[in-house]
Amino acid sequence: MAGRTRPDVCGPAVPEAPYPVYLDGLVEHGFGRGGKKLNTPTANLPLSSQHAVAESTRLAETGIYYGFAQLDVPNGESIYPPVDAKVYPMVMSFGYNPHFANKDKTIEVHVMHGYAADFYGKGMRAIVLGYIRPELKYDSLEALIADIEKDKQVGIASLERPAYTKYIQDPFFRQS
Ligand code: RBF
Ligand code: MG
Repeated sequence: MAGRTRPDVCGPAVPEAPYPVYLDGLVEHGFGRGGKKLNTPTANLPLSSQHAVAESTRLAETGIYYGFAQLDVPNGESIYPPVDAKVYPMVMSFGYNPHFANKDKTIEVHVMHGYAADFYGKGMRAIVLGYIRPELKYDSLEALIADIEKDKQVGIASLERPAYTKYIQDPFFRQS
């Protein structure tokens, strides 16, 4: 699908059912290719808890989504240093990474903040607010990367609308 035109904004002016979808959990280790290979590190949420499974089931299809995310600062279990706990826009891959033919479904959140550190063991909360596109298999890694970069632009533009930005204040996020 390289070279095809894509819309700059996805989803209606006001989020509709099933959104918002609330996901949270402790960040687990992923496949280690998001950051270095794709310039898009992702924090993976476990699909092991019943709550996570139930919430993710509300997303009718696998694919690429947008929303907001927050990393948890007070986590006594983590060996990693605290990171800031502001709410940032995110794009999320939910599915099987067909380009890499994963066997298990994953929830991978890319927080659009340029975080330097890994988040393993940290709590993360994410509110999913819209759908961008299905997951695809590409002719080249460059084509996948180009689509991911477009996803980031689409996610930010979609979230800049007032009915979406208001979710930054949602009580699901820990407000300081
Ligand atoms: N993986 C795919 O196999 N096909 C995709 O179309 C795809 N799109 C993605 C879009 C975004 C915004 C993100 C964050 C990830 C996407 N991925 C996709 C997942 C990506 O392959 C994965 O994060 C890395 O391989 C690390 O597991
Ligand atoms: Mg990851």
